[in-house]
Amino acid sequence: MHAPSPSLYMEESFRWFGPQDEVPLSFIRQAGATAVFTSLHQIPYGEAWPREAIVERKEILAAAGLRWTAVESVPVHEDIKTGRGDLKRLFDNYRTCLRNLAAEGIFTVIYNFMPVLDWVRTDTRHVLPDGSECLLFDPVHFAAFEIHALNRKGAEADYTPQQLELAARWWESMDAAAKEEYIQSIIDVFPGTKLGLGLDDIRAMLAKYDGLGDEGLRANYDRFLQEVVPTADEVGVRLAVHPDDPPYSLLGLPRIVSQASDVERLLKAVDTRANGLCFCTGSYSARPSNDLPAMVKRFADRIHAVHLRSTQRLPDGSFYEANHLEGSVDMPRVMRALLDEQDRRAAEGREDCQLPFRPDHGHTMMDDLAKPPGTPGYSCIGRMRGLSELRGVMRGLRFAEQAAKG
Ligand code: DNO
Repeated sequence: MHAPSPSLYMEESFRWFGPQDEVPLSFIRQAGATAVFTSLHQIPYGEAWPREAIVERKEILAAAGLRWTAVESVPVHEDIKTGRGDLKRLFDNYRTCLRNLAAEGIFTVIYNFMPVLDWVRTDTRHVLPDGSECLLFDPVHFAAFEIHALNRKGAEADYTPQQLELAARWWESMDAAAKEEYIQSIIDVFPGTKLGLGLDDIRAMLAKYDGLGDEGLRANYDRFLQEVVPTADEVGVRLAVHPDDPPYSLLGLPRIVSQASDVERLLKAVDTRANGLCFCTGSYSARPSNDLPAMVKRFADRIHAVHLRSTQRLPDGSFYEANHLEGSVDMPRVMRALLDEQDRRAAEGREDCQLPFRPDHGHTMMDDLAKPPGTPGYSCIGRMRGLSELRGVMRGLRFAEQAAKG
């Protein structure tokens, strides 16, 4: 039996936050990845990316023997989400980014449409029985943040009396320094950058969503798609929306990329392949009604990038990030569906048949536990463990296929 050809596999990638990333590219290479997902985090949200800056990043990667396979992300400015301000300039800049990236041969662009905050966890150092640390979201602790720190009007209505009581008790148990550290861990975890936001900034950002609601946010999203997808189409870029994380409303804000019906709707809003998905199993899995293998099958043709990780949901509504092959995600079935999609594209002779994936987040473990805390979820060894396990599943599926053929 011959080993399956490497092109049958998905492209093994790692996220890299740029030259300031605590994980050097040489480690990523040694983990076995051949590509990275990265972004020009030094450029403020809403600005156009100069072609020279793209070239510079590409060259750094090439010198390390790695390919820039997906941009994660070209962030969407808050004004686009709220539908205020100089939108023409922001759309022009976004289109310029897409054109400049395409001119440099980079065709997969991830973004998200999460209002105010990017992903949210309430504990970035939750200790598991094996001594490693993972990220966790606990609605009670989040309630403490929005009720006792942010003082969001009406927040109490989103929680049960028991949750409110637990939240108050937990908040009182912390001293001022612990409270401050906790607040910062929620409001300043934008990928690859420190925006230096304080509670008043968050209040001001939230106020801009007053009265917008789901339909208002959807209308602004549709407008964004109508403005940028035609350019993506023209230059060969595949846009890939990352889901809301967690995939439900927080801070009383609308959330519109959380479940299959949202995806169905957004894909139809501009019904062309360039309007696609970054399929993040970790984010979608925190919502019990999301059937991940079924979603991959249903939206396969529009998946352009993949994040693979799992979550363990707990009875009290919390969830933590489980090992990549544990928790609530049926990873072998998800992988099978993704490989089937690759085969389908290959049979059509398509150029984009190889899907890039990265192990999304990993536990902090082993030597990384002794290092100063870096970007939550992005230490090296845990992600390498994830990548290795995912690679094993992927190869196992292909070997089994070959064996079945005899
Ligand atoms: C979290 C990430 C997200 C993701 C962005 C995409 O670790 O998966 O921050 O990069 O939401 O725009």
